[in-house]
Amino acid sequence: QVLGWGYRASDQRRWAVLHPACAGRQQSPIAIAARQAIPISIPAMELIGYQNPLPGPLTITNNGHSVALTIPKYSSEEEKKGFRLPYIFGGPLDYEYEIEGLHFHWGDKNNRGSEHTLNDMRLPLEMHIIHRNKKYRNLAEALQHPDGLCVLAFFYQVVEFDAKLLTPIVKNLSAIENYNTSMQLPHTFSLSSILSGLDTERFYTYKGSLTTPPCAEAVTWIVFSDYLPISVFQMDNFRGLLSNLNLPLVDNFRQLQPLFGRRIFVRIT
Ligand code: B30
Ligand code: ZN
Repeated sequence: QVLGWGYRASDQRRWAVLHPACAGRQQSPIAIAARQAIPISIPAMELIGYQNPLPGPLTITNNGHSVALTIPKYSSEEEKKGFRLPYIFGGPLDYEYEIEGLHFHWGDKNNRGSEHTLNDMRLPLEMHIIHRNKKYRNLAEALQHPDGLCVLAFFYQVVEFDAKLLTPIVKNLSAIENYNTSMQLPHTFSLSSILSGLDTERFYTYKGSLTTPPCAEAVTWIVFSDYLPISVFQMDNFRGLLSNLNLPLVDNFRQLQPLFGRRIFVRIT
């Protein structure tokens, strides 16, 4: 297998052979339940620059295990003119974290697909927006540190009508049906346009890992409890993608990981 790892249960059990961190004690995803979360008084998340158009051209890639959006970095000339990538702080964070990219995890059926579960529910789609602690120069360096990354996780629920938030991405998925294909999106968009209407005041937070190899325990997770809408038609565009084995790219979520005494917090609103 080109990729080196897969999502079948038998494959997931072998991740740690090549990636020892995958057998660690702070792994993700986890089951999140309102009953067991510890209420804490922390600031809301500040999502800075989310309303600005992302720098272009944006690229979407079918990497065989997900579809990922790659965001170009601003040149030093653009930085001199004041352009900055979106970044976040607040919540439990002690530092500012700059956007690195985003991707999705989804299921073959509407009753599965998300990586985290919320009150024992699996949602059909979960989006991860990855941010790197600005004190680290790149992703590789950030992965070496427990405060290296902050991933914002968003759940989707299937609705019947007018779920158009993900249109800029979803309507181009047919062009990257095959594994290892990319395309440049014809239009850029803002992150707030794909999060429109979401209540960002309510979230869970805990310390965990990348949910794929190398499973680095470098992630502060922010999991929003409000759902974003997606239509069945849009879900079918994800389900039409092909994996590296020319099979439908579906059910690309990791099994739930043990807590090992970790605490999950919920923001008091
Ligand atoms: S997640 O949000 O926990 N699912 C990475 C970032 C976030 C998550 C998982 C993985 C990551 O940075 N992985 C290493 C880089 N990848 C590139 C990529 O994101 O596409 C290299 C790779 O694994 O071959 Cu897949
Ligand atoms: Zn992910």
